Amino acid sequence: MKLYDHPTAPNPRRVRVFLAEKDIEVERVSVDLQAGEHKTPEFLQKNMNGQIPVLELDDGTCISESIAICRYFEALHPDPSLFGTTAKDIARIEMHMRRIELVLGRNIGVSWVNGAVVAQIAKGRFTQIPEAKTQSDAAVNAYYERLDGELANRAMIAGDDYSAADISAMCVIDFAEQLVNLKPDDGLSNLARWRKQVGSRPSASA
Ligand SMILES: N[C@@H](CCC(=O)N[C@@H](CS)C(=O)NCC(=O)O)C(=O)O
Repeated sequence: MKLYDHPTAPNPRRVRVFLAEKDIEVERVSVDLQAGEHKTPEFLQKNMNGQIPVLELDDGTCISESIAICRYFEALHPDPSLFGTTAKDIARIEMHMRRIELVLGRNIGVSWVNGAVVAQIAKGRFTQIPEAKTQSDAAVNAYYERLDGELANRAMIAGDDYSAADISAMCVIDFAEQLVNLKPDDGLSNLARWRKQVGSRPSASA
C-alpha cells in the first residue's frame, strides 16, 4: 500500500495526521507538484482529477479524496474513532467537516490560487483575479470569527472530543497562515486556544 503525498500540501497532511492519531504506518511516495508529476497520464490513471493524496492499495485500487482515504482506515481500525460512534456524533462531525471543506477550505483555495505564492510557483497556469482574492480573504476572516464564537462553547470543533473535523480545520488553517498569509486575528482567543491544543498533539507534526 502507498500514499501519494507532498510535504506542504494541506490535504495529504490531513491523511498523515489521521494515520498518526491511529498509529498506522503507510509507505509514502512524494509527488513533485511543481514538476507536474500529478498531471502525467500515469498519475491520472490513479486519480482522474490529477490531485493528491491518493492511496494505492496492494491490489491496485486507488482511493483519492482525503476523507475517503481516512474513512477507509477508520473502517479497518475503528479505535480510536475519529468520525464518531453515535448517530449524533457522526452527524455533527460530518456537518462540521463539510462546512470546513465547502466554506472555509474553498475560500482559502480561492485566496491561494489568486495569491502571491501561486503567482511565483505556477506562473501562467492560472489567470489571477485580485477581486476574487479580496472577497475570499474577507470570507475566510469572517469564518474565523464565527469559529471563534463556536469555540467559546465547546473544546473541539464538533464537540468535547477531538475528531476528523479538528484535523481538517487544523490543516487548512495552518496552510492559510503559512502559505496564504491568512492568519486568524490574535484577538480570536477561543480559536487561538483550540489551535494550541490541537497543534500540540504529537500527530500535528506528521
Ligand atoms: N478534495 C480533495 C482535494 C485534493 C487537493 O486539492 N489536493 C491538492 C494538494 S492539497 C492538489 O493536488 N493540488 C494540485 C492540483 O490541484 O493541481 C481531497 O480532499 O483530497
